[in-house]
Amino acid sequence: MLLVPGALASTTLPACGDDESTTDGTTTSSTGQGGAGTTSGSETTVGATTTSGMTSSSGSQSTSSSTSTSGAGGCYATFDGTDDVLVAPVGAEVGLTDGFSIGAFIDPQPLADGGTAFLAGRHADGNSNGFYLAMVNQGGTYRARLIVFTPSGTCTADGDLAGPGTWQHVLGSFSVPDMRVFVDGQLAGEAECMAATTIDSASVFTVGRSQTGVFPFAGSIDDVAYYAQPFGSGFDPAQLGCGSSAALRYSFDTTAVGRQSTVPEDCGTSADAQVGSASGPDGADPQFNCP
Ligand SMILES: [Ca+2]
Ligand SMILES: [Ca+2]
Repeated sequence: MLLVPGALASTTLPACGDDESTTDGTTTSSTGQGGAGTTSGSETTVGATTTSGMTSSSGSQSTSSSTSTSGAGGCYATFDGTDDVLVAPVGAEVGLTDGFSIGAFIDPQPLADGGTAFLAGRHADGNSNGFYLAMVNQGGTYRARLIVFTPSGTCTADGDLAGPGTWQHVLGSFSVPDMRVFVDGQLAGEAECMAATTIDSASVFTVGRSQTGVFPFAGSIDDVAYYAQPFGSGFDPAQLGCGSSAALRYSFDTTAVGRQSTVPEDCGTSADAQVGSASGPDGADPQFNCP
């Protein structure tokens, strides 16, 4: 069992290793998310970060996209919130420890209060490596959350979401010391993080749940992308495409409906993603939809 550098002496990690930080720097525990069929264990927090909690007033969210089609267009993937996953065996192309971003369009299904859903990222077991973009539900308020693990602590930044049933674009940007969360291309939250992350060379990029199966996401997702640059100001999510230094992108538009063994990487710069946890169709496969 690992001790978190800089953490309280009594702070330990669950065996499964995934953890997340609370916004107030206190150590908390939870039962993870319900219905996931996994042992997501307790949450561990170190006092290395702050989250600005930039708020958006009620009713300020506007959505111009239809809820029946992807915010990005074309086909999208739907995850069951149990075990569905995409696994991309990435290397150096998703190996930056500083100055990167990760984004996606999501149309989430309801998440249990206190729950966390892993959207996409590169994070092996433990709390000393990698990063991921997540969605959380805190007392009925849905937030996008960027989580970056550094040698000196776990950094998080949150931005409010509209909630389930609506396509929205979320993006987390990291460039020491600036963590930014964008929702629909607008800055929705900021925090400071004083150290770069460490990339475990054994880790892979996953979509829909962590590499070890924690925090499964229920809902639809499209245009999952990793960018080899931070974002400093607002942008039009529909214009990102393979530009903006996208080093990894899955649009699912050339993935046939039904179970497939791979999802092509769009920009020709990285690895195709394997569907599910085994070669060939298995129960961990997400579904692909083309409206
Ligand atoms: Ca698409
Ligand atoms: Ca499944």
